[in-house]
Amino acid sequence: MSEIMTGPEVNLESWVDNIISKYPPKVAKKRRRHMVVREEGEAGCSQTIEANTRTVPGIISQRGCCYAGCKGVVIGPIGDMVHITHGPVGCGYYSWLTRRNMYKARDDKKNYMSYCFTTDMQDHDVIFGGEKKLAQAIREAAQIFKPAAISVHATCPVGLIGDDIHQVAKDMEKETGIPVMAFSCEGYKGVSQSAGHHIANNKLFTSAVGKVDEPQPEFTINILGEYNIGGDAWEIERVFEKCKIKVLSTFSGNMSYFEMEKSHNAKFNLVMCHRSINYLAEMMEKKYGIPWAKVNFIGPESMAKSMRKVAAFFNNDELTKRIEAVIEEEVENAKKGIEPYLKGLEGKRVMLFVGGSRAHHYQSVFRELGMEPVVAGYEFAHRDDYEGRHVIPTIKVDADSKNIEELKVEADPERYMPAIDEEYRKRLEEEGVLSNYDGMWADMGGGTLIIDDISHVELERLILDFKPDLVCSGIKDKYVIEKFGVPSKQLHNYDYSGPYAGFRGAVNFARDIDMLINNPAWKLARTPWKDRPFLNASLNS
Ligand code: CFM
Repeated sequence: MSEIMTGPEVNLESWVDNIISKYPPKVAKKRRRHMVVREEGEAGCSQTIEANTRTVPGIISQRGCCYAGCKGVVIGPIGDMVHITHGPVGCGYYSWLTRRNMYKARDDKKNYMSYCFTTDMQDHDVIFGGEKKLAQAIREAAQIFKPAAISVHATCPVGLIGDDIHQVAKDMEKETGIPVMAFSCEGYKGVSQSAGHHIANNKLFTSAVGKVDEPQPEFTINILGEYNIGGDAWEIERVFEKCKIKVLSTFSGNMSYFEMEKSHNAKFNLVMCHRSINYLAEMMEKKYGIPWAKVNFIGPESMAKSMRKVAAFFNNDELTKRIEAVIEEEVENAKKGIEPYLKGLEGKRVMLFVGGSRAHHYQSVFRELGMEPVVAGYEFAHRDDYEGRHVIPTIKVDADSKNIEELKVEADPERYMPAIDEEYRKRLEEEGVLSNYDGMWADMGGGTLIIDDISHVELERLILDFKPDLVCSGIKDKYVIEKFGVPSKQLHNYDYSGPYAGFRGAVNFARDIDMLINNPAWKLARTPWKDRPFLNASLNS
């Protein structure tokens, strides 16, 4: 038991004990709770993991901050808005949007994706307050760019000195006539970027969604938690359009502010990244009666499964036929496209450590390529993203999670209009189609290892002991991994490639992974374990 199916025989339990034994006792106790060796069958279902708690100070984590989650992740991709970072420029790394979100300007030709806006606070502003500087920045942005709306994002110093960014936003909205949304997303607000997602969701829900009523065709959906990295959203939209389904808005990849204002007129919400946007999905359901379903657009099988959820929801024979015809055609094309790469990928073992959803989303496409995901983990996900939504009532609220506001939402007296009746809704819920997410480890099964908020030293040990064929991660560790002679694929920004979602995306993905793993350059990289013994050292106290 507890052995990764193929490759070197390493007992997972003893591997965990070993890595933990290297830490000081307090750290060891904490880190142990973030590592789970999945047991087979029933026993595996009752296992739990610790997640969304503070990272041990000093450990090299992959996590980002609350500001990164709000500005960088959820709000930044809205293309016709100007996003202003309020703070010293050194705190504003995500003023420069760096994860390859793409946006095409609408008829108004407004697209500010490549601009960076920051108030660049100086010592003087930190001491005497930065509100005037912020007001001036909003004024200038409004005059020069005339964006659809403006967002203001607080960095740590702003919270520490107490600038009232919400009052400034209100005043400037009045003065400029342009909507201004302020986000109190100071980096320290939560234990990771996850807090910033929640703050962003709350504000979008109260200040943008629901502003404009506009009747929509029968088959109209929103896609939530899809950020158009490398053009993913465009491929997904292409497929839905082919089925004659209208995608009204995509939060927030390739998103226009005006589409967001109308988004409550859609009939159905599809949730791609559960972690970053489940709050908005739930609030839209409570207020407007829009049901939601968890989907996965990565890999032909998952894409087809997600499309069938849409067919089940609308329950219309003609639409179902259309969806099935599109699936048949697209799956066949995708399979043809993937076929030439299968031989080079078969049996390769992969480890995935990404964010709060992709370490799960990419597992099925790897299996379709004949590869084996053996170890996985999220940076900042919550227990429900690992164990499934049924654990939500049992999640402990701590000082950090209390920090983030939970909005009280009620049904809108006039606009609460579910597209399906209650009985059918319940049936779909029982079938697991609606309001359900089983989490990562339902798919991983026994004999695998899950590590939450992995540290650099743990990752290095994994590489040395398990010798994987591929590690999926991000820029913070990509080159460390490759210096071990192991290829690394960035699953945050796709290493300058994409799209990877949908049917055509899967072919791109197969091509890129084959090119990466089977690149002759790896034969030239001297992997230390292959031709020389390790030097082991220890410190005697
Ligand atoms: Fe959701 Fe994302 Fe992710 Fe995320 Fe991210 Fe990202 Fe990610 Mo990088 S919203 S949780 S905070 S899918 S930026 S588009 S790739 S860590 S797994």
